[in-house]
Amino acid sequence: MLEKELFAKIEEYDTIIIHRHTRPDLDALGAQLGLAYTLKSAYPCKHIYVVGDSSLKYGFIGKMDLIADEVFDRALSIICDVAVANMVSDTRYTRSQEVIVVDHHKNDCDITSNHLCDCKRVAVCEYLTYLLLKFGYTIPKEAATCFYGGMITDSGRFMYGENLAETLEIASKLISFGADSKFIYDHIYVETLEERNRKNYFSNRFEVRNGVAYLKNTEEVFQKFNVEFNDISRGMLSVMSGIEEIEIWLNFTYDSSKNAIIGEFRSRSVSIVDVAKKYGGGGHTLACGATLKDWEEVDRVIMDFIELLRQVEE
Ligand SMILES: [Mn+2]
Repeated sequence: MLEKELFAKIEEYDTIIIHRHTRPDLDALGAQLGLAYTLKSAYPCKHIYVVGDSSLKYGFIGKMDLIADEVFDRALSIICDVAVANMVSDTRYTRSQEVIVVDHHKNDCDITSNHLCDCKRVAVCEYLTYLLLKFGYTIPKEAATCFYGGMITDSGRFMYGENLAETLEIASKLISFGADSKFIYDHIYVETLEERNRKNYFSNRFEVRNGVAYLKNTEEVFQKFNVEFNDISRGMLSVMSGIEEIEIWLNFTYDSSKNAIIGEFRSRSVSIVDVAKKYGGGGHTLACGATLKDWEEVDRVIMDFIELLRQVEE
């Protein structure tokens, strides 16, 4: 769909419900809340809601709304930061009159043909900020903070991104709109002693083979630590990053809700997204993932990454 059609639809509907992927990160929540704050200030008479599962880690950014099923019946649902149906939080979007997806991942969309995607954007928060400014919206301070939070985290503190000049330009605009960067940093850089000790536990457990590091987290880790899935699956990637000898790092975590293993893959410079796609996953060039059925498949993924690195280094 065309970018301007998103805003024609926003104008048209009195009820707009904003979704994003399950187990949200700060880009997903920031996009959802930032868009909601902006639309609420532009259209004080419209009913704007944010829905989905909550996050302990990123809950500081804002709360979700609890709404009845009937609210969807005459609504426009906008889904941010995801384009695949099985990852959308609050599946009641299927009741909505129309659905629009706004994303920045390199995935085909299986939800709707109303798909806006710019995979050159480091964060969907960057893309939404760009779109809102292009179409003349004013971004309020609280929305700017939400969008800025998504940009900081999805860009790896402004380290990744195919178009850093544009990324920084948009981030700069958000700061000028009053984004509270200290509020975000105070939440993402300060951890409890318990969290630090947990990281130390995983730091001592990862294995390294031929430049590829990996952690295999079975169900037992959730008995040992009382944490959310993403605290391990996403949260423990960092114990393997920033190490000279490690080019690619992989975190495999058993997900009891799916009876499957979620693989999170990261790379310093070698493109790894094709391996993710081979196993039915996807994402970005240097940051992607896939859902795997058992530990044998996990071992095949590890071998593929070792082989990929071997070929690149030849
Ligand atoms: Mn994102």
